[in-house]
Amino acid sequence: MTILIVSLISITVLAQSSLKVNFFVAKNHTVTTQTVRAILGDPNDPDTADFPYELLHLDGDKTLFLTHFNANFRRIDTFEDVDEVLITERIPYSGNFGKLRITYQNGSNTFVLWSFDLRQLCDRDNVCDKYENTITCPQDCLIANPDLLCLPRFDNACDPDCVGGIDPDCKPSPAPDYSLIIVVSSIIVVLYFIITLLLYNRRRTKRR
Ligand SMILES: [Ca+2]
Ligand SMILES: [Ca+2]
Ligand SMILES: [Ca+2]
Repeated sequence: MTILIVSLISITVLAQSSLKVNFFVAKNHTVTTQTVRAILGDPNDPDTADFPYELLHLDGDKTLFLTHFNANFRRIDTFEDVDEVLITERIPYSGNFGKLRITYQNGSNTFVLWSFDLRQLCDRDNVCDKYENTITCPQDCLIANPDLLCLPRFDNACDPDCVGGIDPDCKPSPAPDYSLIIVVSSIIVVLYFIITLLLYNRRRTKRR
């Protein structure tokens, strides 16, 4: 039954997730990865504009997703030229298979600038790091361990990445019982006065 519930939760999370791909594009057309991580939320619609760059999700020879993007090396606020720009794309996430690829079209030539093996989203080494989180790698990233992703749902585990009690499994620590502290303190004070009074009376009696 527990396995069934965990499986249903995993399927639901997968259905609500997308892959956030952050990368730098330099003026000389080199591309470097900033991060690739699954997140909650829908992917962006593919852009069909006539831009020179393409981001693809390939499974062998099959193209599962394709979007176009541009890299503008002039800042729109200061109009200064920069050497590289950070690009973010949200694409569909369907599992840790296939490759992401970025290509650049120059006339009739297509250059492959970057490739990312999606198996990196889970290496099953019992350590949650790099590009992994609970969505892509539940084997390494247990709900109770931090993975920079908040999954606020009933799953019998408090996700430490969720703040403000939005994970219903994260119960606030009970407040100390001040009434008990006050009663015990009062009893100690009363006993102190009684003992002091008894000792005082005893000394007076002896003197007589
Ligand atoms: Ca791992
Ligand atoms: Ca988490
Ligand atoms: Ca939870």
